[in-house]
Amino acid sequence: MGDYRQLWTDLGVDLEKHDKLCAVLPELYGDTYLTQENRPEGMNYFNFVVAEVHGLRIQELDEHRRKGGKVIGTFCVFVPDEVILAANAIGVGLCAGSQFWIEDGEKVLPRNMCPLIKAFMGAKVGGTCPYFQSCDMIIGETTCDGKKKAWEVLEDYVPVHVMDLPQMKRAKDYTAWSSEIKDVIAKVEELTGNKVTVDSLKEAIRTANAKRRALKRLYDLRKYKPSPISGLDCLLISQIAFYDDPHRFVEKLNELCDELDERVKNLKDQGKKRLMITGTPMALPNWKLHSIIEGLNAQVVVEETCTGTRYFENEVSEEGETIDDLIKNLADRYLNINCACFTPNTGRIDDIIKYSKEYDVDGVIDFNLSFCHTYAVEHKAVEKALKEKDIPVMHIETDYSTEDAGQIKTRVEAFLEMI
Ligand code: BJ8
Repeated sequence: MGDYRQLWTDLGVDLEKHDKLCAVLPELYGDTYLTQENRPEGMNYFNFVVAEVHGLRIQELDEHRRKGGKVIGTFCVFVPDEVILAANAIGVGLCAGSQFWIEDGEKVLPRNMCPLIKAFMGAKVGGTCPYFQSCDMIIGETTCDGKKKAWEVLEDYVPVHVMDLPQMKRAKDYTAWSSEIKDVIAKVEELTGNKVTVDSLKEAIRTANAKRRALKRLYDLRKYKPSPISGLDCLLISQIAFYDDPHRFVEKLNELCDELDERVKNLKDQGKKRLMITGTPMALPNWKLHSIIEGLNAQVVVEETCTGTRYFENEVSEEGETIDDLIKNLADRYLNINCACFTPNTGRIDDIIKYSKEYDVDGVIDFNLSFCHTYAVEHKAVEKALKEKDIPVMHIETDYSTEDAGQIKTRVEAFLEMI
């Protein structure tokens, strides 16, 4: 990585602490990713993105801001990227997946809460995430109680706009969500000084749909037996999708898929078990579960998570003549995401069953970040539905620490023997 210390200093990054973070990542990445055998050539771009994770992309954000552009941080796949793009702002998904940030997070939040929330808060409080430091505004949402209350703390550090997400899917909830999208458009227009027009919003919808389509293409390739790419690599690609330049990302991902199209012609089944992961998201650099699974005789072939199918399934319709038409299209697509914060949330169970057939999985791991109650409660329903279809399932509740890695490995091993 080049020398970005001046840039980090200008952003108010705590350099000393940040150095410690930068020292951990290359080793973790090397051990987890670069030791994989027979990786596609096209992964070189994604290796480069990780090598430059706090460098080149931060510089791009900085250049954008120097020209008067704005950067907006988000934490949830319900926040419509299209609105940010249409106002010529850059959106970055900030969900933090490292144990490194937990200690600082616990300075302002209770210890017994979801690691994802503690980590993003710690990244801001400690001033160790240059992405966070580059944000002119954060768009939060009322998905879970932890996040909802965390915005109140975060507001002391950075401007936050909160979208009130309905948690049922009745006609009036779609109306309410449309009105939230209208409000966020007004907020983003105010921040950027740019009007969101029918044309700019349509263009943004096209950009976001192209990203969804490229991710879908990658996931479709994983349906081959064996999958021509590891679950670890796919998880990384999904994580990078949240903050990379969308046009470049689509181009590079499609190049990788072209290569995989060739690969699938010469595949030899090595008898690895095919697993689905469902549950809570895995933010960068949370590779813990995938790395344990793929270190055994198994392959993760699909993730029904927000760093998986929930991020890209269903496109936004580009049809419509007015802003209101397009807002309705956005509301229709986004409110259809099946997050456990909804009640009822039977759509998620339907998705899990559908994907387990489509990807021909041997078993499902329901992955739960500790203290995420909505997903933990929903586990019983997931388990029941899968058992009825004779699909083996196990529940793993964990955080970002590595202390339980050995125990999880033993449990996954036993699960693989059983299926
Ligand atoms: S759409 S899963 S990204 S809310 S922060 S709910 S893990 S306790 S992230 Fe999420 Fe949007 Fe839903 Fe997806 Fe649980 Fe933690 Fe809350 Fe979390």
